[in-house]
Amino acid sequence: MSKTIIISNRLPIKITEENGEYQLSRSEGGLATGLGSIYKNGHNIWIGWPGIEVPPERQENVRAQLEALNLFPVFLTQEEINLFYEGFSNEVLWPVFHYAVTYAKFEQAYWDCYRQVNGKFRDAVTQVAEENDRIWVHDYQLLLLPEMIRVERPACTIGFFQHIPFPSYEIFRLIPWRTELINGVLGADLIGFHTYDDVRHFMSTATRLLPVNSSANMVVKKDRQILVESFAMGIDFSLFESLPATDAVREHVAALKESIGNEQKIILSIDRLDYSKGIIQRLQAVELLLQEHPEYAGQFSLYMIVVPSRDTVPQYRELREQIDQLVGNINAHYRTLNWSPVHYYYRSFPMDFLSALYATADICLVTPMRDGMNLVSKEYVASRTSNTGVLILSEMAGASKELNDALIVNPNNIGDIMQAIVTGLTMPAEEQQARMQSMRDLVKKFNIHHWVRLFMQRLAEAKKMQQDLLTK
Ligand code: GDG
Repeated sequence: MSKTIIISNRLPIKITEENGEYQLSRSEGGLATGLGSIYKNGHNIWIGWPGIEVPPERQENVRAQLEALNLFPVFLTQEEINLFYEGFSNEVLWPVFHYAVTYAKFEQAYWDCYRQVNGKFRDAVTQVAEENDRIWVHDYQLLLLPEMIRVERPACTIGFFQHIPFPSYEIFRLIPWRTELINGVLGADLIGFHTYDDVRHFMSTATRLLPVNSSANMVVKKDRQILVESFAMGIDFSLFESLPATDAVREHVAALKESIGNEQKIILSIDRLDYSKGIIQRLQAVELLLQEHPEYAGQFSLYMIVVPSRDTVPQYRELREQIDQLVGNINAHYRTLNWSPVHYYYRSFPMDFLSALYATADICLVTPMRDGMNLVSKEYVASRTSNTGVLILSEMAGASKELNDALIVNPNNIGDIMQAIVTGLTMPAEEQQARMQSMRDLVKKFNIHHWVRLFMQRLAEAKKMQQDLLTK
């Protein structure tokens, strides 16, 4: 019987070490929830890196623990983590794909290791994959993998989905290994992105770099037809909708409201530490608001959560220092005895607390400079069971293509963000409700389960198309 194999850089698991023993717990992010219906069933499996360096003598033990959960590990050495993950993935592909090209370090050693580790993933796949299996590869760390698998298992059905944006050809062409990368992805039968703009960029890049033909959503490469389409990822709507009614979240909400008081509005911002997320611009907009509209002093606070991420990479360390400084300056200048404009937390919080923040915030401020989708914006909408609240959303986030009823801003225009905050702080309840209701309907309908179903359905159709072509 055929099976489905999911592959991503990280397995949906958290491994910690306690008293010399490894403890495994499932990490239920949105993707893991959506794909749970697949990989937890039957012979289906998920292949990926377990997230920590496991010494060779303990790998068999960890492997057995993981296999019991339908998870198959690809173990990486510290050097591979440095060169493949932190190096090529996060210091070449991430900055280039997010248009931060001056941050890119085109190191040959990074590339060599990227190829080597994609090869390691291929070896893991070929150990378990049979010709009739469906394989779904995820994200920019594994761009070479579809073609590597295709060589070994020509008849397999292979899908690829990229979670971050795809850049325009003029930017992508800067990468010294551009042709190999595109050829790698084109090993798939179906290539998915969050938005139609990403699809367009990919199509024009493929046709300019390679001798291929293309039509609206198809690349023809020798005897193969490859579909390239957009699949806007959704969230686990029912989880975010139900959490605010739980005791734990209600207690957090009550505590938050008591500490904030009734007069103040809450503006919420939640991101991983990343230069693509527009955290500095957000703070500048709040500073500008206090400069130009002193009447709002004491009327709101910005609750800003920045989740630590990649802080061994120099640009991330610098960004953290910039944030510390700007938050310090704003608070030093405007705080009073009983009011602080910015409450800044550099850490992650449990889901209950996040849900309480979403449920309490009058405004959610999401201003990335460039973002594949941005799930925080959708989680805020799903959490607003009261139908009130204002979402301010960057036009550079994939989510802005769907959430038209947000206040859409250009994150480079600080005055524009400031104006949207003023509009949000003064928006009548009826207008909030009308906007929120239509966004909630959309996020509910196009949820994570819908996304998984749609991708798998198109993958089956892409395969059928391929077979029809061969029998013609
Ligand atoms: C990539 C793309 C695309 C945040 N703080 C905490 C916490 N979170 C969770 C949020 C949300 C997730 O992290 C962040 O997702 P985003 O989509 O906003 O951003 P990336 O991490 O950059 O994700 C992005 C996504 O892939 C999916 O395709 O949308 O464009 O860059 O789910 O809730 N979770 C917990 N505590 C926190 O403090 N538990």
